[in-house]
Amino acid sequence: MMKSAITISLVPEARRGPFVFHANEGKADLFAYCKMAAEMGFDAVEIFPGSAQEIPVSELMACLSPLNLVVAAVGTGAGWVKQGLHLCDPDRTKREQACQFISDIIDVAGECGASAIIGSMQGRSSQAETHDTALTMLSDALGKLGERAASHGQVLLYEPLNRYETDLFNTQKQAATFLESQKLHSVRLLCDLFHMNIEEEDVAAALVSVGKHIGHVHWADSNRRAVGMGHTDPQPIVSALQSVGFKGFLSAEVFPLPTSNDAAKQTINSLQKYIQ
Ligand code: LER
Ligand code: MN
Repeated sequence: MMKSAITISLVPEARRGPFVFHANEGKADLFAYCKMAAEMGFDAVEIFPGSAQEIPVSELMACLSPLNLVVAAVGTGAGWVKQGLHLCDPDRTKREQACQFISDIIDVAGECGASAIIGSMQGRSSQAETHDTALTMLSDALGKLGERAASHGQVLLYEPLNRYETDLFNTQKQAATFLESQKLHSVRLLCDLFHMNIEEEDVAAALVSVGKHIGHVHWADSNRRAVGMGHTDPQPIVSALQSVGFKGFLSAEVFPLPTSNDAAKQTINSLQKYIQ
């Protein structure tokens, strides 16, 4: 059975970003949102920290365990949002810093029993390098970081983004073909329904076509609000995920609209309706 998750950002610079809860007041704030997520019926939280150091691993695990909550995944996008780092930077030093930033998050995510996500940190090809060079950089980084994730018994999640956020891979099929051709066996796809709504011909068919590569899903409506607040029909999507045997997390990476509470409640209602 698929599991439910909800996003919590710890990054003040991302306060306008697509996260349901924004815990900008430190650890107590994070733990309060975890408690709220458990009370609402979520199975897991997905955390977006400013850096690896911002995840208080042992205290977080002590908070989650009595709540029967787990960490679904940890985002790495703050390396881009706060420091302008990405994996295709033509400057080797900056690329290495991006890799290190992600590697540190893979380690803390691993300690929490979770995977790390590469979304915004993939970057895009710039005027300084060709598209092929950027893809080589991406492949090298996913190879190294995938091995790091595997050393924790985890996969690494790679997320195709829509055309306004990257020019590397915009569709699931392109990305899955790349993972196969580059033999990136420790990397799985993060299928974000918001990006897919923009880029895919048919969201459900795209999911079926990459079936075994799916590692995680961002459960969002067409307008990046909670599922049910836009015009996506979730039924064929859920049927597609069931047909390929996906048993991972459907995680709400959506705007806190009209309020965090409303987005969270709408999300858990949609998940209970479709996956239970
Ligand atoms: C990250 O999961 C994502 O979807 C990007 O659009 C950054 O917000
Ligand atoms: Mn996403």
